Amino acid sequence: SDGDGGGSAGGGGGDAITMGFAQVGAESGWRTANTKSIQETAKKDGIDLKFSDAQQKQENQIKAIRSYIQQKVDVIAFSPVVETGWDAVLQEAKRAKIPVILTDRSVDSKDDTLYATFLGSDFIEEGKKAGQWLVDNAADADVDKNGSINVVELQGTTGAAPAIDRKEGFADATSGDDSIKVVASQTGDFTRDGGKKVMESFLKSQKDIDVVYAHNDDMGLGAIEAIEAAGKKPGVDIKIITVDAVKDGMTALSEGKINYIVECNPLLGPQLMDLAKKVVAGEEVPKRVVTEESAFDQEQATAVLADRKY
Ligand code: GYE
Repeated sequence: SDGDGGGSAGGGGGDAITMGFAQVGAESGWRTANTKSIQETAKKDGIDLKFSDAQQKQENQIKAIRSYIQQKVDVIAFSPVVETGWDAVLQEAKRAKIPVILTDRSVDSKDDTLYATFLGSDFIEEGKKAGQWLVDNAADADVDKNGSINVVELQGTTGAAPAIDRKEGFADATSGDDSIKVVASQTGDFTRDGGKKVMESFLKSQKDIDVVYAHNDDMGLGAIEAIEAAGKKPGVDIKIITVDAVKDGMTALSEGKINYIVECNPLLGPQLMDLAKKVVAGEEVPKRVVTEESAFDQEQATAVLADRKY
């Protein structure tokens, strides 16, 4: 550490670890829970956290990372808003000998020496779980019983790992069932408002929608508003599948307005701080750490809702 005037919080006489964290934004319930987990764990572990919110803009994240390099933090962690375009700034961190931990989302780079480890979910697997549920519930999901299941897809932020991978996993899992067709697919930027607006336009342009597949709960919740405003019953007239399982999503699931949610765990703080301590101490860490998660139907959501922390 560069030692910013003593006052070490990390017992044993050593300086506290300073972490620069460049967050994506505050676009969703998932992100809010993720930020809280990181801030609370840093505090608990005596890690001096410098935190910035990039408002979903890559240029802001790059600026934040450059300022952390200048401040000579001990470790940089960030959740890359999109997959590509990181090599230059990551090379700057490498030259400054500051280790980088990717958290939640990964980068698409040929050079894996540019980061120490990546902690986060398997988004392709999440998309597959969503698609598999639809395959398993195809008869029920064909709401108008005309033999074709028309799906509209609300994609996450364009170019973001979870948007690319959740689309791919879903397409993969449903590819063997010819009755399932994605008839429209557009980004709602992972926000409630985005999901609502895109769903409004889908409801106008698509005559026969059986299913909404939203890449996160917030966009699904926005779609529910649009569906209700159009005089239809979400979860009944149009089935809804989402990803995340935050409290608002789980509430809608238990009320029957969503039909299935694939879990994506935002509580990455404890694992992130453990990895940071090891990386700063020069210990070896696995290059990839996958978080554990499950999925919920309406009954299961009702059972766990009261204990849901986020
Ligand atoms: O699913 C979504 C958020 O990167 C896993 O980002 C995260 C995603 C999450 O905006 O709600």
